[in-house]
Amino acid sequence: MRACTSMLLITMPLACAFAQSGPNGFVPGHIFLTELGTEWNREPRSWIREVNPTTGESWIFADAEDGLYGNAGLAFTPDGSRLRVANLSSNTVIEFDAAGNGAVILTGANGLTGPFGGNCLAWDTLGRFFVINEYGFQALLRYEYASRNPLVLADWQDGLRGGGGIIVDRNGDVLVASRFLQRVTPDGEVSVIDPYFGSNGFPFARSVAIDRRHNRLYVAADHGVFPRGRIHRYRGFDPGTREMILTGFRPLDTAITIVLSNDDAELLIVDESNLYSVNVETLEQRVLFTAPVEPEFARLLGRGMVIAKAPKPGDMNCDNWVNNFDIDPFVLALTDEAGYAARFGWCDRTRADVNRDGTIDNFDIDAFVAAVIADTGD
Ligand SMILES: [Ca+2]
Ligand SMILES: [Ca+2]
Repeated sequence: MRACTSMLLITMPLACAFAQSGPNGFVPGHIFLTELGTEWNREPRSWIREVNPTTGESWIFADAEDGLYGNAGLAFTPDGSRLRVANLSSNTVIEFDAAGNGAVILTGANGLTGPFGGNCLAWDTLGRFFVINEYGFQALLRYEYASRNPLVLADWQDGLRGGGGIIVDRNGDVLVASRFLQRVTPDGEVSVIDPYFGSNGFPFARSVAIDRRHNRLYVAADHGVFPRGRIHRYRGFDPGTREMILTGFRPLDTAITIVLSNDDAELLIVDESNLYSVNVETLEQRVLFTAPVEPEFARLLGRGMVIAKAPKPGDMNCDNWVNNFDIDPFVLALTDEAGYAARFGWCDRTRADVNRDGTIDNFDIDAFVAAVIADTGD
């Protein structure tokens, strides 16, 4: 389903067109939000909304007819061509193409026991997919690329406490905001970064974001008492530097979700009613989108958010950076198409056409070197 419900529809009926699309179909910069009806427990009212933050237009990208049921975290596949959503109530992960065609790719048969949390889905730079469960053994699951049989990387016996936000940092560790703020290494070793107890009652970490240089770590926390939703910032991973930078948000039950913009300049926050954008330097805050209120029920945000990224030419491992780690896959893409597909199949070989002339050949080498130098993300 892809019905236009833009607030601009009345005055600008032609403004809400569906013709926009990026190279992969999804429009870079557009924000996707989970949305639930207040009656969802009795009647499945679940949506994914697409927001154009520039114009304020928005429309429904998918709904219950597409299989959404109590949906939570959202994530794009590394190549940006597919959008995945976790459904707590139907215990599924569904994958959508840009046209809104969805397919169930994971179920309880694949280890799911209630996938849940703001940003409960993530990828690492080896094309491995992560999901965290709310129920059962509260496992953090890892799927090798193209596999549907997970490895239980960690669970409640290791200190995980149900669903929550997860992200993969540049070292390949998974940061988990599952009440505590924890780190899980690729070997499954769990350590606590910040236990999140002891101040202001019982704050629980619910969602986590980190900038690409690991200078600033952000956590959205639910403090249980008003003002419940608060944003904390750390310098690096040092729990001693935790400071509350923003407050006054309203988690949906326990869910409040944060992500950094693709250039790390804005922190996006979504609670049950509003999508906010915050300048990370000035902390100036503005509302990008407010959930509409229907006559018989309210629409509630907060459980999931993701931003569509523009594919970067030369980013041959699809981690959104163009750096030295792209050299080997670039050479492979240039010299051995099958070899590239075997090792980096989750990414997109056409990114090796760095000079954009339609072919992948030696004439792309200079442009690739220039792209590595130009992308200052080391
Ligand atoms: Ca890369
Ligand atoms: Ca080329």
